[in-house]
Amino acid sequence: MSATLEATAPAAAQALDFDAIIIGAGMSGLYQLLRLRQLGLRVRVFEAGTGVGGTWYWNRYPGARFDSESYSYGYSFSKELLEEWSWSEHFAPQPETQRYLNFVADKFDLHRDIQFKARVASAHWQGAEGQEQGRHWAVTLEDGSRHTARHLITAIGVLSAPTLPRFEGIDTFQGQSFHTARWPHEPVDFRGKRVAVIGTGATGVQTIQEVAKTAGHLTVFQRTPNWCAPLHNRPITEEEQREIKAGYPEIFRRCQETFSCFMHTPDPRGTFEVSKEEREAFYETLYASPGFGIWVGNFRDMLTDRAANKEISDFVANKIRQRVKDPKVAEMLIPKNHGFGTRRVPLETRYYEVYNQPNVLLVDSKATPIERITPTGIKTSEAEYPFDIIIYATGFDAITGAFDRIDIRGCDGKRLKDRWAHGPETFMGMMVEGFPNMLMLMGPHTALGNIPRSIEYNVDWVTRLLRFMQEKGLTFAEARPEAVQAWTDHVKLVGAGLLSTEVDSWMTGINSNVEGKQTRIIARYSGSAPEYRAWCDAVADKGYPDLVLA
Ligand code: NA7
Repeated sequence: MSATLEATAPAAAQALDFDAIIIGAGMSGLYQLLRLRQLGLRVRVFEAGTGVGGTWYWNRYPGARFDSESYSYGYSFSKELLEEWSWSEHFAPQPETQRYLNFVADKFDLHRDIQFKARVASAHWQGAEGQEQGRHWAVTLEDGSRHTARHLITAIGVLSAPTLPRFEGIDTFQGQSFHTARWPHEPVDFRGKRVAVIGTGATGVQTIQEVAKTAGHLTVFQRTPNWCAPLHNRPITEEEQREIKAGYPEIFRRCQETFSCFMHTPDPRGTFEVSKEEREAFYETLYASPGFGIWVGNFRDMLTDRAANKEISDFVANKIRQRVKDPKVAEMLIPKNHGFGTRRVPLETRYYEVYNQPNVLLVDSKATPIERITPTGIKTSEAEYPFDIIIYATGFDAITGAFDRIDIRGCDGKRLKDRWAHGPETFMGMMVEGFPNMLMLMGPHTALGNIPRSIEYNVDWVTRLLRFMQEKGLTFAEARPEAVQAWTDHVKLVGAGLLSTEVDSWMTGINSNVEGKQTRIIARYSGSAPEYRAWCDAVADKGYPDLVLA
């Protein structure tokens, strides 16, 4: 489907409130604002929070920190910024990252174009023939105010729509309760308190290992164990700091070349091309090394070959058995329904040792499901547990969830949510047929991995398109249906054969707490980042033949 393409008078363009509206002031929204401002465009960012930072603004739960090396995570676009900012740890904690993003916003004077406490309720394409201003987006905030812009840029994050379980009685609890992604700005004191954590994903693991340090008693409700591996974080020494700053060009060059933009990349060897002893030694080295190496720097067939995957899974299972004293608890913590790395691997710091503490209890909430929340605690099929604090580390309606929450309507008035009812269809994860002038940063079907690297690439691609349109006097861009089909087919093709596509997780679009999200979909691009960039660069280099431009 294609919108009306009648020419728009320059006077009409002036009548629009903005050239571009960006939704979200996280890492992608901030950088996009800067780039569009440099093009001379009139831009407004609408941000639901009271400050910048997106993921790093909302996820202020205890223990939140990077699992990517700090110096590979920050923005790479400004030499001056790289010189001025010094990370204090190899894997920075959330407060530091939030400070960093505020530092960026101050340095580039970004605040003045950001409206805070401004949650977007709807965005409707206005393209009907004869309409006064034609070809623009009308954006309505939750406060009812309406704003128009030529371009709509979604910078709404991959993991930004938190979800609570649908437990009966959830509102009746009389103690304190929090979702990890809606943590209060004030500190929460766990000393002497009976604390529950529900959920053992990457967030739950970080929360549990931190809360266990001070809680009077901690009960962990685990439905599915995940394969966790050590983070090996430590402070950055002065000498390392100098090396990092001098080495930035090399760090970012490496991130450009690796499969998923991390400093780690798959080992070119197949698991069974090397001897058993060599494999064991390699796994030991990875387990003792910082960061995601054990997940994304492992043998190249680890996530495609079942026998290879079993080898590493058995290795990590034995590590868990060595670290957890009670063999029954150790077995509870070893995943049985999926292999190592087929879900996101939480990185941990003495996580497994937490279960050796006398004040920590692990409850299997698959065997004994939570039946309801009571005013005083949690009732499972087996027992009733009293709590002062309940922490929901229950995750997000990932990837498409943030889009579903906004009433986004394209040319034919159809909602994007309905358009994607059977899984997203996109052009390079950035555009959707029938939704002209809508550009998505980190939309479905983009390469995830070390996300800021993908963000910078996507922002630069969008900026290049808008510059091209500006230079040519174009006001309309829509992905052609055949281009959307080709990209969507490609995404499905590269996802096929991966063991991770056979497993329920947020990466395959599953969320047990959201109606309609019980069927696996291909939600992300799982090819390599260099291949992704090559595809997108080729489109731009050829002058955008895959787009209807007018
Ligand atoms: P995840 O990885 O989606 O984890 C959510 C956890 O919450 C997971 O252990 C779930 O168990 C559990 N959960 C969710 N709903 C329920 C109910 N109703 N009952 C019991 N347990 C439940 O989210 P995270 O926030 O940890 O991490 C998301 C990403 O953010 C992470 O991968 C990083 O990339 C950053 P389940 O596995 O579904 O059985």
